[in-house]
Amino acid sequence: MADAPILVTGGAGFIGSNLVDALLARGYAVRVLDNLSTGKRENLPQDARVELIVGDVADADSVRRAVQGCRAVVHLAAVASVQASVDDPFGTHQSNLIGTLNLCEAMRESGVKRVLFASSAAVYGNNGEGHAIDEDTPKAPLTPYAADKLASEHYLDFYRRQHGLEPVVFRFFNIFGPRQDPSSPYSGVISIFTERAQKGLPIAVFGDGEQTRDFLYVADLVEVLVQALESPEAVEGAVNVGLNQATSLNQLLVAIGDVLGGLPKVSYQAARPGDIRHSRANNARLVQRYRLPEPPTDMREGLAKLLGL
Ligand code: NAD
Ligand code: UD2
Repeated sequence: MADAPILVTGGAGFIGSNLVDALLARGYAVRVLDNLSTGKRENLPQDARVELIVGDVADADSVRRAVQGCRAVVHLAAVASVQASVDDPFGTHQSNLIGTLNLCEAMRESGVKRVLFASSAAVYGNNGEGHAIDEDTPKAPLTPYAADKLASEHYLDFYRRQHGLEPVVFRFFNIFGPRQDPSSPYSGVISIFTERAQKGLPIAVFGDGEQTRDFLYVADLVEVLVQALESPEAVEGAVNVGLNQATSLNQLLVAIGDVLGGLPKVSYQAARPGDIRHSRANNARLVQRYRLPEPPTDMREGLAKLLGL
């Protein structure tokens, strides 16, 4: 098993490709299963230790082939756009839930135990708003995306109890960094603002800009994922991934302006219907079980890296 690869589903995407870089740096071989729907080949380095399987997690045979001979799995493949799930619940369900179930079955068959799963703060809906949201906050999945994430958590827990899988469930809050795709209006706000600022294009803030998010730089997230792969035990129970820090969009814009030495025109428009006002992670469980980089990457430092400065 010494050279057995780690399978990263969705490894050609934003978070996945940053994880692949970190795994290679630590000497692991990596296998990527990705249908290249939002991910890109160019996100992956030219390295003999990286094997890319272009395939769909909704296809059981592709998943079986990808899982065979792996040491562990990081399951990131999903249609990450909430709006896409609202527009096409059935289509996105194939990736976001059936994909997880295919993976569980393939792991059971081949005896691979450890799997990290990318769940989302979306499982809480509007509950806990205005507080640091802890993992026991009642769940309120308001969209097909959130429902599939929460259901995936439950399936993974079933396979843990019934078949001895070792799932580690992470609920990501707002992750940012290089290779986050800014091309959709529903892409991560930092990817949109930085791209537009760099090109000198006007920036639209939906609402008064005083809404807050808990932004975490992708390299810090990846550190945690690597620890979860390497730790001898998979501790039960989902783990929020955030810094327990609130940054408003207005503060974010000041930071982008500082890093770039100026900002294009910013206009304030109607708030998005249903937009969450404040989202912040209670990360006590995270810091108890894992080491975040100390100190975590500062917003301006993360922005500078993202902007290639
Ligand atoms: P991304 O779109 O860059 O990555 C998703 C990857 O999965 C892409 O490479 C895509 O091509 C691939 N993919 C999609 N459907 C697939 C399928 N059916 N079969 C195979 N591959 C498929 O998005 P990301 O931000 O890197 O998200 C990674 C994971 O983290 C997702 O599960 C997402 O839901 C979750 N997440 C991300 C954030 C965030 O802030 N970025 C927050 C919460 C949860
Ligand atoms: C994030 C996730 C989403 C889901 C949700 C759960 C991303 C990209 N989205 O949504 O998948 O998990 O959390 O709570 O990670 N905004 C603007 N202008 C723009 C774009 C966005 O003002 O051009 C605002 C937007 O209205 C919101 C804030 O920026 O108030 C953050 O938006 P986002 O889409 O980056 O993330 P969020 O938290 O709404």
